[in-house]
Order: sequence, then structure tokens, then C-alpha cells
Amino acid sequence: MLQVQSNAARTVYAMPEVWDFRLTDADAWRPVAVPASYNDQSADPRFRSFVGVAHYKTHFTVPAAAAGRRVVLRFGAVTHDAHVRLNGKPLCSHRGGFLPFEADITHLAAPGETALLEVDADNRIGHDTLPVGNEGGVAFFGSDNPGIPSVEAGKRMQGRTNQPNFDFFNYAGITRPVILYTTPREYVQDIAVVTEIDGTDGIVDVCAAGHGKIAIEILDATGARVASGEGAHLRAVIPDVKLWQPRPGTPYLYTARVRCGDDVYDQTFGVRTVEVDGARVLINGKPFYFKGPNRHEDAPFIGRGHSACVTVRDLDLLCWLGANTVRTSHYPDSELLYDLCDRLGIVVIDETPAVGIGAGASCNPYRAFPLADYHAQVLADMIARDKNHPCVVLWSLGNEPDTEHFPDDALAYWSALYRRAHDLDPQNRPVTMVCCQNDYTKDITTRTMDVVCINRYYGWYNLSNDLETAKRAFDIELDFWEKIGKPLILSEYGADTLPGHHAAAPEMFTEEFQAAFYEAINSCLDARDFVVGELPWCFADFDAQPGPMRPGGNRKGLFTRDRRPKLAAHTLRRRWTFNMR
Ligand code: BDP
Repeated sequence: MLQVQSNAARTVYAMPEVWDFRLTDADAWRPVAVPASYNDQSADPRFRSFVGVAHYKTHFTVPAAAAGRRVVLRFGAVTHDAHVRLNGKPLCSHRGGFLPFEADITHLAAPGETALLEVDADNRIGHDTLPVGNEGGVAFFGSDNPGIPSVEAGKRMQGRTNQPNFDFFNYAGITRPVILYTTPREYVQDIAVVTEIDGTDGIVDVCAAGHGKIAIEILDATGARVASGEGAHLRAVIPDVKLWQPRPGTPYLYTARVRCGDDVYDQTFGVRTVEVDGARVLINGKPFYFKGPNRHEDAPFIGRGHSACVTVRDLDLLCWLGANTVRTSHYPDSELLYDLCDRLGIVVIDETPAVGIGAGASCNPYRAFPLADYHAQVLADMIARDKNHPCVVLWSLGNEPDTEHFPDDALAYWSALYRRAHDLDPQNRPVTMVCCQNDYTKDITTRTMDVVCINRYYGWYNLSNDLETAKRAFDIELDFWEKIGKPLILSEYGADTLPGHHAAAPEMFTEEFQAAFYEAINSCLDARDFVVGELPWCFADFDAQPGPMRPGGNRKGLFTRDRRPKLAAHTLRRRWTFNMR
């Protein structure tokens, strides 16, 4: 799906910033900001504990100037499921909270007239949603008697239906921009760009789809024409090409200008290659080392809502850290992040919202949970949205599923998705799945990925506070992976840290411990050539489900939630800026 663009042929109209909102039909309508999660927009505790379908409504007018044009209503994301009505009639529905959807309303809303738009946003999660929620009725490890310490039995007694199987607050609502835009009646539907490098030349292959006669031009960053052709397919040489290079290189961007009838769409792209070669990942033929934190979309007041300012500021801090990578843990991010990473030369590991499949369940999730087709669809939609971004160099099929208790079923499930990602991506990028700390000898899935991604908390959740033994245990595991012969990224590692909590002896939760933790684990990484990346968990503190281990959220941030650096941010900044191998 193409991003929204305002240009000579396409017009974007602003929608209201404040909509009417109510949790249930019994509540009064009240104002709520869009886009943003609704949960932190009120002191009413039900805004955070609510489980079900919340209601939004607003009015908008299709401008008279839109007469004769195609008019589209586009939602960047509604979390998790959306049902949309226009003038009281069903318009569209969408499943999943992190990808865009749109509806052609040309014949449904007359130019010059005011229309009523209603959106129902469903925050319920379960065995058939991504991310996954736990549901009553499925046996979990532990006792059924809530008197015996059993978290699951307790949850069943509470009768709540939302039991996230993931460690971030289940923010919901209209979280990304709602946009009204117009195109000519004949329009560009889709564009796919693939590039190659041939000595000092680049080769670009553009395929466009649209209703109408298509022509394609390639422009350099100054707007000068490099190549052009009639028809929906153009393969052209870019002499003396300037490559898209990750930081600290120059991320040069070209444009494929596609015309279709009166429509025009400018698709930026970079000429770069990405491939796995033995135990290395090569970008533009050169070994690449991924360094940069995992990041949640999370900020005070807006929750998981889109904010250009927060995104710009976060990426600026990433550059300050000397990072060259960000992983969109644990869902595809708002589209702006990818545009900015294209411009800044920050490499993105792009992840589906498949977090927590089967983790903790005693049933076989691959047989019990009806997820395979839906997961494949979400993966396809993510690739369709993000396929042209040069910053995206690795697809992540999901985070921390159970791969250990039902190894053959896990392998079948994830292999099908792995093949699908390769089939669907025009650029055929490498594919991974991010593995939970587990008995890696029993897991036969992680090792089949193009890049092995492992989340490990040696020194924190296990071998807590004992960094010397943590290093030895991690080294034993690294010996195992070295024999597998694939590139490995330590895709999560980290320690909860309370800012301002200090001690001469680095103990858990102090700023000194977090810094010492990274120094200890990094010393293991530095001794191994097949390790191609380190992604601290996490960029900033973020809101999580309340629980005994989450004082004011997950505190493993290198930055506080208001983006002030903890000591470890300075430690990693020195490493990534001045000391890296
Ligand atoms: C990892 C998860 C991540 C959590 C983190 C933690 O992938 O979502 O937030 O643990 O516990 O296993 O901090």
C-alpha cells in the first residue's frame, strides 16, 4: 500500500484533531485527541482497564474541490480491530492494530456535504489476535487454585478477558493519522523498486500498477532526470551511482516518479544491496554490524500514538548514541519512522506484531491457536507497506514464540512464514524470527533463519546480579551458535534501572549495574566474529501491564520515559561512537 502523498496531482485534507469518544454506549460523549491512544487521556481509571469496543465519532466535509476526483479515507492504524461507519452505514473493517487500511468513499460522501464518521476500536486480545492474549479455558502451567501461587488461576478468577501475553501496555484507539486524500480517477496503485549494484553503476527496476497509461522517470536527489520510459516497468542503469549507505555513510535517495493518466506519485528509493554471506550480513557488499536499541512507540499522554515530534526526537537520540539500527519491537511502526530512517541512514529491523505465540501455554499453540492464515496476511501487509524503504534490511516474523515444547510444529509454522516473506518481498531481504531465552538445543526453528536473533537476559532474569557467571553461561551458548555457522544478532539484552539510583558496588536496578551489564555482555560479543549485532533492550522506559516486576513500567530504557539518558546511554554512546570494532 502506497503512503499518502500531497503533490500536484494528489491533495491531502486534514481531519479533526479532536473527536467525540465514549467507552460504552452508557457513557457520555467526551473529547479525545486523534491520533493517540485513548488510555492516558483521562484520569478515569476505566480508560486504562477497559476491555472491549470503544466508540469514536466525528464530522468532516469532503471539500467541494474534490468533485470529479477519487476520494479516499485512510487510517494509519486503529488498535486492534476497527469497524468504520460512514453516515450510519458500514464502510470497512480491519483486523490488527499496527498497519494502515483505507476505503474509497468517492460515491459515498458528496463533495461539499458534511459526513458522519464513526469508528469502533476493539482492544480485545486472545488466541486469534496479534499480539496474542491469553484466554480462560486453556490450561496454563500452574495450579487452578488461586490460593496456591498461580498467576493464571488468579487471572481466571478476576474474569478479565484481556490477558496480554506480552510486556507492553495494551494501548488502544485511533493511534495513527486518519487522512482524507484525493487522486485523479486514474491513479497509481502500487510501486515496487528493486536495485542492484554493478561496479560503479546502479541498476534500478521499477514495477508500477495503476488504472491508466503509465510512465516512469528516475530522478536523482537534485531532481535531475537519470532515466525514463513508457509503460509499467522500467529497468535502467544509473551511471556512477550514489549508494544508500547506513550511518555514518551517506544515505543517498533517488526518486521513481510514476505517472498514471493525470496522477503522479514520487517513490523515493535507495540503491543498496543486502545479503547474508556465511556468518556475515553484507550491505552494499560490505560486512555490517547492527548497533542500536530496540524501541517501542511509547510516550507520556499519547501512549502508542503517532507523534512526529517524538519520532524525530527519538531518532535524533539514536544518532547521538552512535547507533545505526533500530528494531521496531514488537510491531510495524508508524510510517514516518521509516521515512526518517531512510533519510538518516538508520537500518530498520521490521517486525510483525506476532509477539508471545504460545509462550507459557501448556497446549500446543501451533495446533490450538487459529493464527497461521492471519499471521501470513499481516506479514504480507507489512511487506506491502514497507517494501520500498532502503532502511529496512531484515524482516522479523515475530518475537519470542514458544519454539521449544513442540519443536516440529513450531518449525512447520515459522518455515511457512519464512518462505512467504521471501516470496513476497521484491527485494528478497533476509528473514529472521526473534528467539526467547530458551533451551536452544531443543529449538530447531531459530537456526533455520537467515540471521539468528536471540534475546538473552543472562545476569538479569537468570544469574541475576552475577555478571561474571552470566558471561560464562553466555559464552557456553555462543559456542553452540558458532557451530551453526550463521550470523547472530543479540536482539535483546538489558537490565531494569531506576534513574538516580546509585551504588559504589554495581547492584541490580542501579545505573552502575546497567552500565556494567552492557560492558560484561559486550565483552562476550566482541570475542566472536559471527556476532553481527547488538540491540539493547530498550531505547527508553515504557509503559507495561502493571505487575510486581514493573514499577512504573518496564525500566530497562537507556533513557527515561521522558528521554533523559541514564549512565548506560553514555557507556554505549562511547562504545558505538568511538570504540567499535
Ligand atoms: C523480552 C521481551 C520484551 C520484554 C523484555 C523484558 O521480548 O518484550 O519487555 O523481555 O522483560 O523477553 O524486559
